[in-house]
Amino acid sequence: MKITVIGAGNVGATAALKIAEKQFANEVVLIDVVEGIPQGKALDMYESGAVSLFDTRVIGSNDYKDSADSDIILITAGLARKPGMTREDLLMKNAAIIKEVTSQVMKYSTNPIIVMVSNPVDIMTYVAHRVSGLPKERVIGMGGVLDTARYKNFIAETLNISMQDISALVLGGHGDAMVPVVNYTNVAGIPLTELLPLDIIDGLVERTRNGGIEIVNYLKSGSAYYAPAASTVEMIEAIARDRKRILPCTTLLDGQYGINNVFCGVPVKLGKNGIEQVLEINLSAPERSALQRSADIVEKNCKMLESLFA
Ligand code: LAC
Repeated sequence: MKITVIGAGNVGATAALKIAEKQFANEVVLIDVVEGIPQGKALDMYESGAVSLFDTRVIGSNDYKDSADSDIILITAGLARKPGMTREDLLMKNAAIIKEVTSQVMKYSTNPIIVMVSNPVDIMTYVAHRVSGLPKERVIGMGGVLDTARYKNFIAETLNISMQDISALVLGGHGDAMVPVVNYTNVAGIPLTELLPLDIIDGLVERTRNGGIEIVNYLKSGSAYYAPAASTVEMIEAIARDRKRILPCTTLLDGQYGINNVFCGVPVKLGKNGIEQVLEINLSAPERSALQRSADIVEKNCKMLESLFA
């Protein structure tokens, strides 16, 4: 198992280290355009193996050739959000970067699985899918796992219980229109609505929607990376170990939920073939229209990129 991480910034480097520590890959290659940074970070991580006790080879490089024959390629390259910037503001700049990165990695790996993290993630997943020509099962966006992690964290803190006992789901695009599904949220099987009044739940849902910007506002120059990296590695581990995990991920819908030809976050089964199944759950009418609204925003933004593919 060889995993390449494109982008040696905070998300890329944190994810690379977690992958190395978890030992489900033989080799992790960290690639970045900045000279010395991927080499230095990779060597530093590799040396930590003597203390953290892993033998995963970690290599840093500025050359896409070193990504050759990767099984999984994690793309984190691009600009991060600054205060006052929406994920969509990043659209044009990052789309051009993702187009270039995708065509470079596809020169050296024939049938990789691409996991996209760069924002706006649903749209960047579309760019990678379009440029790579890979089947839709092999181009997956990370959004829902992170949003669900934040939602669970806020619930656990409010109820003063373990995060481990919460099962929850956030659907839709990884943007302000995301759809935390309250009816599918439970604590050890107990519906959340039996444990918290609706106005409190509404507050947690709202905080989840703004979870990314809450961190951006603290950091000022940069966005979240610990929870994004942890969420990404959960997806990659499910694929690498063929775990068949059910996780909310961004995938190209073709009719499910009444949405056609748009990348959107929904529950999927993740295994060695990437997305092995899209699960369609019953949604209330307001949840369904919220999901549609979120997908419409993604679709509109994707259409703005036509000139990129001319
Ligand atoms: C977030 C950004 C990275 O949600 O999208 O934190």
